Amino acid sequence: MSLIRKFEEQVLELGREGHVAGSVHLCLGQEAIPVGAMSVLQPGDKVLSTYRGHGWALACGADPFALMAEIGQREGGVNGGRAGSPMLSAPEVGFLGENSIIGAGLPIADGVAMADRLQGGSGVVLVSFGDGAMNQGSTTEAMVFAAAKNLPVIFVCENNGWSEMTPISATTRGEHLARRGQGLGIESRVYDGNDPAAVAEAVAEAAALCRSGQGPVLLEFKTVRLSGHYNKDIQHYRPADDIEAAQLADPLLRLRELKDLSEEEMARIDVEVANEIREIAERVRQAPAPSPTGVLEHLYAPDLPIPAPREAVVKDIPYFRAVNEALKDALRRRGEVMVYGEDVGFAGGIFGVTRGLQKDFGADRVFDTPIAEAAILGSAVGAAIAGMKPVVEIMWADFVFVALDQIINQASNVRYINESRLSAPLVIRMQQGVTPGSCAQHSQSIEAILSHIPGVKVGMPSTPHDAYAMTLAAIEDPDPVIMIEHRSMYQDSGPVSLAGPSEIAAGAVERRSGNDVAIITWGAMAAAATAAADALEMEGVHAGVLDLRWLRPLDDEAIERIVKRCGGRVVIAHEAFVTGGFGGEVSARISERLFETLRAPIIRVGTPDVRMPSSPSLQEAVLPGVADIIAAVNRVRS
Ligand SMILES: Cc1ncc(C[n+]2csc(CCOP(=O)(O)OP(=O)(O)O)c2C)c(N)n1
Repeated sequence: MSLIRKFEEQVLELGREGHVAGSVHLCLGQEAIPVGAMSVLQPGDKVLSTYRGHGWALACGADPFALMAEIGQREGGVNGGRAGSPMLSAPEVGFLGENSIIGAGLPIADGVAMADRLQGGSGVVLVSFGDGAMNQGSTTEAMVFAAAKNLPVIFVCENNGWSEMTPISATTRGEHLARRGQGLGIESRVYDGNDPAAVAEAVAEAAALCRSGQGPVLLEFKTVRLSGHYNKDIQHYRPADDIEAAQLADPLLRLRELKDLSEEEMARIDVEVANEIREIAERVRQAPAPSPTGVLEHLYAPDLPIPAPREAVVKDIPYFRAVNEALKDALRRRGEVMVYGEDVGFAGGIFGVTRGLQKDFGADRVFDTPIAEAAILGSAVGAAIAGMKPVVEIMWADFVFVALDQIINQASNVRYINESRLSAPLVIRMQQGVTPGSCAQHSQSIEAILSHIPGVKVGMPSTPHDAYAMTLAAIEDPDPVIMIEHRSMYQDSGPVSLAGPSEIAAGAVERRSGNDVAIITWGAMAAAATAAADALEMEGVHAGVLDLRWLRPLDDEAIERIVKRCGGRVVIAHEAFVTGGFGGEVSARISERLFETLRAPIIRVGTPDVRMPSSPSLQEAVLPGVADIIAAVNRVRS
């Protein structure tokens, strides 16, 4: 505890001296919680913490210099200066990291625990968070999910009474936050978090419950914040008597009583630790900034080799069955593949994509979840970090917005922040787009939003064969991949070569090889584009059609080839709204790289800015189609 105290005080000092860019959030006053907990957890157990988590990293056994260097954003930092104070991690000692998105670590902890059980382990996963985080949706979702699956997760609420500058009492009813756990059917207990012995006893009991299959457990530790919310916080909002009360409850004073240490003995320990920490701080002051040479590295793993061709049965099957065949193939070949989501298990999905999988592969690997998208995605991030290959379904693309954090702030960051020591190779499947009668909340094309995120890959299969081959490529890929299917194509049949993995998650395909005009497209519009090209062919116009298939990574070479071959006449067609659609990105890249080749302005065909109406006749009035593509081709040729 003294080590954490001196460490944090030294960090404060480094900040004052200007050795730390930005803010740091110290755990002064909360030292007893990580120390008590880690005194009873076992090797192999895992910890995820709140962003106020330096103490957890130290208690897990991370190297204090590497931690302090990270906080000071120096070379030698535990994350190479990529994480800083609020996202640092030390996976080699079981510390899977802090999280600076409040409440986001809890669903991830679920996934780590789920992976452990599926791998036959008996570990527990402890995740800490503040009192304010109790009010996050992801917190409740994670508890519901963990309860549904009896996961060995110890949820540790460090209740210091403050959420940034607001007392928890001002926003939240009830004396004990842990009561909420009882409502969710979770064993929930309240303890004095300033007493390391009480913490140790509580965590030991919770761990025993978890190991015996009675998890999860929620522990609320009442504690104090001895400093401001962050290092430069002058606490103008905090009553003096609250600060005094916190000082009187200082867990280090309690430790002294507990251990029956004299003032001299305590002072001796303090001096020893302070000297050690001072030396570390001096090394941090002298450490250079990290070299920018590798700043773009570790975003993705290097490309996999292209799988060797295999003999295959070719079958005419619908698109939805092609995805099903891919999942079946992956579940059969790889024990770490798991498939889950809402209605995905017993019923086989609302569109039948996962039909039969639970029967064939069991309810441990193919299962239904609570309606809790943050828990579905977050648990998949955690399970992927822990060595599983989760393939999760978001029933409708429009629903992913309630849980985007787990993609944008979590999955995307794992490899980069950990310099490839950890990765999160999950696959997220969803379906999107307009079908007759679909309303404005069940019809959006969201690929541009997801393709904006470095660290994830985005695929959009437009044929049954691609639905099969690209889904398998996504599952084989070592990074997070989002597969966006199109509901309107689910019943479309076509030949599928059931060859197992045959390609990597990259690469566009030319569907028509004309050289008068390039139509660049993807997803559901690929069929409209080829139909337009066929109609134009009858009029003697040879349009080339490039189906991008993967928006991230984007096949720039294929784009360049077709634009040059078609003499710089380009139409880009997608179902998504034109404004901010991915067509804007493709168009900008062509302008930047191939400006001299262009003979006419690039034309984008897409849905105009409108909310999608439900009536099929109104939908038809705004949706782009074959006629719009033909009109655009004629414009660029004129
Ligand atoms: C999702 C999200 N919302 C808001 C914030 C801004 N924020 C950072 S810390 C914090 C307070 C968190 O309070 P609590 O959970 O009690 O943790 P403590 O600060 O007490 O450790 C807030 C609101 C954030 N980082 N993430």
